[in-house]
Amino acid sequence: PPGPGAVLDAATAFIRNFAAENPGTGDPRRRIAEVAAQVQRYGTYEHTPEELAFGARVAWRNAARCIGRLYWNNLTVRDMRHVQDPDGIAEQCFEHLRFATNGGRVRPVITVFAPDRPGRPAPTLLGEQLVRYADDPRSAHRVELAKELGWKGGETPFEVLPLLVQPGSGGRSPEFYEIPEDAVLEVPLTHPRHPGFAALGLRWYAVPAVCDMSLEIGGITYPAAPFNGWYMGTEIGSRNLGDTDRYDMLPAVAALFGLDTGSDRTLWRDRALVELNAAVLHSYDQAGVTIADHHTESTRFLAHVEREGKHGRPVPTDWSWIVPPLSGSATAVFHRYYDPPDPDLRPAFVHRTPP
Ligand code: HEM
Ligand code: NRG
Repeated sequence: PPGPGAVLDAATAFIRNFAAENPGTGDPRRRIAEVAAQVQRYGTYEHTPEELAFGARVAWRNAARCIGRLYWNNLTVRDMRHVQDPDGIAEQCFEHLRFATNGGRVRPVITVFAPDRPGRPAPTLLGEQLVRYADDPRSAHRVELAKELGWKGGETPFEVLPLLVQPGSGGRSPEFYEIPEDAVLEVPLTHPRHPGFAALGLRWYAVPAVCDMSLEIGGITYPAAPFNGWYMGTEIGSRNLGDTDRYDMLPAVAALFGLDTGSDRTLWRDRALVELNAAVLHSYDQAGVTIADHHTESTRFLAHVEREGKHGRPVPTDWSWIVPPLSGSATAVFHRYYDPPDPDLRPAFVHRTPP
């Protein structure tokens, strides 16, 4: 953990930036003096609710791998810093999912739980996202852990894993919580033209709520700070269902559409990807669940780059993450370079465990 000097330096930079971007919120010098006194006494300090909300939004704005940043200033910030116990954390995660789901009109939300304090690490959420499936190869570790803790499940396809909350200190083992059904909206996948598609039995959930990243603001680390926007279709249709080390569905989709899989050169994988992606967008639309297509989200991202430029701000961007995993060169984001990512830029979302 950073010492008092490093905390104060980071805090000072953040408070200055907060004041610069929020004119009329008071004299930063006074606030810096106040923060310095807290850091000297306790080795840490407390953000105001306004600082927390601004910090979370700027962390999103700084996320070099995120194509969805046009709406960075429209993030609902749920200040749950007072919630420390695993039961309370689980309950607020469920409430997060309900609020974000909003009956299908997905809202970007972050819930911020207690930060790390000197000598007192905060609780964390284990696993990649609040909602994940037990038969997704990426969740093997969480499945194992849940079963060790006594979870009985993981027998049927697309079973939602329980939430795992790791208490902050005291060497206690994680608690597990079955996610209530009314907190998880799911979409069964159908195809706009192929009635046989439904029989594949595919589905996905509405809200991608990432919980394996810490939110870092002004020298303070919030390890439990799940956030979500809405899905871009390719995340599901190309990667989650298409990758060979995920659900690996391209061969089954190719068979359904009668594609010639005898040679790579028939482009059967490419055709299967398009059909799978079409099914995802169609199904979410039919279910009334927000989802973006990669062309629209690409255009929005370039609007974001332009608007940030007008404010004199760079847009650190990782080309290899921004270009969608389908029809890259047919999207607007492909054909240019961007400001390079800066790993030291803060506020930021930082992976707790290496991705
Ligand atoms: C990454 C889209 C909202 C923070 C991504 C990725 C996509 C995406 C497609 C790449 C994911 C991958 O390839 O696995 C969107 C869309 C949003 C949205 C369509 C709709 C509003 C948000 C919000 C936040 C956020 C609300 C935080 C407050 C991030 C971060 C990453 C990311 C930190 C990088 C994740 C990593 O390194 O694994 N986003 N996003 N995004 N997004 Fe967004
Ligand atoms: N690719 C992952 C989700 C990563 C974040 N994507 C978002 N984030 N759309 C997947 O589950 O497919 N978000 O905050 O909206």
